[in-house]
Amino acid sequence: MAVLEHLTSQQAIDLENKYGAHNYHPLPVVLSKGEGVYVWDVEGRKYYDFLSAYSAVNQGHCHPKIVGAMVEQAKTLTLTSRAFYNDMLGKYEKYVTETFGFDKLLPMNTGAEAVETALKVCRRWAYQKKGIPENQAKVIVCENNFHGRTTTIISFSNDEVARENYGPYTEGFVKIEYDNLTALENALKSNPHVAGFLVEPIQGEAGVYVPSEGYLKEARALCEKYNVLFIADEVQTGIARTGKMLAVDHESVKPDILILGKALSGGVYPVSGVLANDDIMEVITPGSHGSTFGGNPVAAAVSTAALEVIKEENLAQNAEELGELFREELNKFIPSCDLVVKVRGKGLLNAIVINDTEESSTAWDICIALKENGLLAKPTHGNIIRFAPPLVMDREQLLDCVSIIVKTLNEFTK
Ligand code: IF1
Repeated sequence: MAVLEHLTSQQAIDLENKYGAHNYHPLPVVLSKGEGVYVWDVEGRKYYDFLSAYSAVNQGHCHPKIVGAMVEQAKTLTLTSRAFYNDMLGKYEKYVTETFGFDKLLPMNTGAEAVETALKVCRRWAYQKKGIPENQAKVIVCENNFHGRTTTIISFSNDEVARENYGPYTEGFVKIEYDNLTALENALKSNPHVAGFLVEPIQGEAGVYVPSEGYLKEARALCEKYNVLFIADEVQTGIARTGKMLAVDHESVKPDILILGKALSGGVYPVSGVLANDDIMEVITPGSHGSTFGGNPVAAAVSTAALEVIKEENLAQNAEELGELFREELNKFIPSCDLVVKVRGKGLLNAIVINDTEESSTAWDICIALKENGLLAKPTHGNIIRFAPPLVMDREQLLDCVSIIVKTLNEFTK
């Protein structure tokens, strides 16, 4: 069978099951086209995409400006490695550092790589600048975190499915309860060699947990008080997803280290990065960190276009307004629906909590029913369904999606 021959959905699923590692359990839909807020399956059925590839496709599928930038650069120069300079990287680094207000960018490819990079920068800063004894540095992380899937990152995860049988685990992490400032201060007091505090401004995978108002600001102040780096993982919450360019902007918090990924490229190409000021980033010296594809010309072109789209199309404001509308509409409906406990979120990163146990298949079954009604979403853990459409959605489309969700929940029987 020629690999590019047209397949039915079942044929495509069978091929993946036979030849692909089973590291995912996808919803039974096979997508073959995406444009803006829509995706189509191989049989031509059209869906609203309410996941946006976990907030990587904030600018909408196949945005012409971003795809155009990729095509042009791909025809010119794709990869030099960092053994040589290229004419795209410096311009890109200037644009990104000015966009987010930092001195330096360390460009990488995936979110996990950027998180790992941030941890390395933080540890090296601790030894070389803070004077923590070698190999004694601790990084405080939050329970129910999700920062990626490398061995070090899953070492500080408490998701057994994501970490079991991957030991021995990387040491040097202290876990505290999320959204608990007392727990943070106690950890800072009782651990003499804390280098940093790594936190998601909203815990996405855990179920779109929005922390209390002021949590980020107070946590940042505690980090300053104890001379510890505040590291914001905005891989999922960044790039306008929560109604501001960054989720930390809601509290005017400036992290010491900022981690970006996903929609940094609009979902067109893997692009991630770590931003910090010179006094921190200068601990990285030639040969002390790198990546074959990190900072490649195509990534630079794609990410520049992706950020320009966010600004030109005012997508943060759109996410803010449509997010308010989404929660307002669902909060009108929820009192009449036993199936749903609540809706929560910020901007267009939202979730509904289903009135069933974590172990139940109800959230999954609702997502199957949503698919049949033309909307694609997926549960996070157990009984929570994340709703995260592309930020280019307009008011009419959002209300159409609300009516699909309401219709599906009204018709749903366990
Ligand atoms: C999967 C979750 C979301 C992230 C944050 C770093 C990364 C992610 C806050 C790593 C990645 C992705 C990974 C993907 C599914 C998705 C996910 F369900 F896994 F947890 F979004 F919530 N920081 N999240 O959310 O970035 O290396 O993937 O580029 O692994 O299943 P990555």
